[in-house]
Amino acid sequence: MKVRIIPFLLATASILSCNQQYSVFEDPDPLDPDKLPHVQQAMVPPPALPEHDQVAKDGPVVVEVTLKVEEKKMKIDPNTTFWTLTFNGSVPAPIIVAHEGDYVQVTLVNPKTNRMMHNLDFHAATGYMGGGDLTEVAPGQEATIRFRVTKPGVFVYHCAPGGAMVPIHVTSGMNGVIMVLPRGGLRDEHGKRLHYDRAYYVVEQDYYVPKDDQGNYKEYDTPAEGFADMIQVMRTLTPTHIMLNGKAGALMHEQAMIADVGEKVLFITASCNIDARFHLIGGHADLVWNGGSFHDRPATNQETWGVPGGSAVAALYRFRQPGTYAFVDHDLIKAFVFNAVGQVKVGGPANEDLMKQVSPPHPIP
Ligand SMILES: [Cu+2]
Repeated sequence: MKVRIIPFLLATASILSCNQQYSVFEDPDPLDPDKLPHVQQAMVPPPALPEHDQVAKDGPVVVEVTLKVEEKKMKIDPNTTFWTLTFNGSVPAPIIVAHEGDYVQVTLVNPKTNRMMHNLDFHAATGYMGGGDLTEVAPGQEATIRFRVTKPGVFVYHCAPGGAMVPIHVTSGMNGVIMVLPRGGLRDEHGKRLHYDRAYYVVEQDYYVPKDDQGNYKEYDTPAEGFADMIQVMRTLTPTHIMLNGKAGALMHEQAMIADVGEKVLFITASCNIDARFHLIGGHADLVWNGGSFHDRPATNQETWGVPGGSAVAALYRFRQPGTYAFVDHDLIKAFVFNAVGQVKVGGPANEDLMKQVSPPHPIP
């Protein structure tokens, strides 16, 4: 028995010491945002991330971003033209990056050419319906909120104008992610500093597009004209379209994500409404921050990681083999009957120790 006690005590001690690094985050001391540096963040379309430092260079800053509502018709697959509701014209909305303890100052602009009221609910923010109560802007209005990002991790944000308009706006495209990095950057499973070479942002989008009597997807003159029909489709809880990054093929072929052998790639995955389960065919997730919190120790060596609807999860993989990887929802019906599939094209030398074709297909002797 004695032999077993010492390793047990050592293991307990190491768990306790590591857990201290991953403790619940306390609210930071209040600062005066007017006296802090203000940094404009230029938004970029998914799956890219805006330029950012992985480790904060200095103390907290005010990260300023502008989100402009665009209500626009988008061809989401060859047979479907749908009125998407977007922030900055993309589905999903662009990802915002800040560091824990920063302030994020968001201006929501709703040009008068739009037809509807919109707002913003940030899961990374605290109070006032995530900002939803303070950002309701009618066409021709804009509003600005500032919130402190106190919890490091990845979080969704979305439009939430109230009632059935909430799922209608979210499933019409009004959702995005904010990544709040720890000031010192990410940590691996041992609590050691971790640097990523690339990062991509992938969101599963469910759409509920009504059909006409002939079974064709209907087109409407205005977004609101389709809402009553959309609610009937929603009542089935069965999406008509499930896609990665808003459109069939948004992450395929020439639009595939790219990487090189040896690079550590951070994938920020999310789904604002339905549950998703991401899988990299031919690869893994070396690390997964389940639940999205960077204050938790990442899980290791995961094959598939779940993303409950209404959340984001970060996963990191170091590519070891070249080739084209499929990045899928491993509900394979969603991946291959619907369109919840993308690609990562990886360059570099093959590792025949990890896999080699011993005998190509040939007739059975
Ligand atoms: Cu909206």
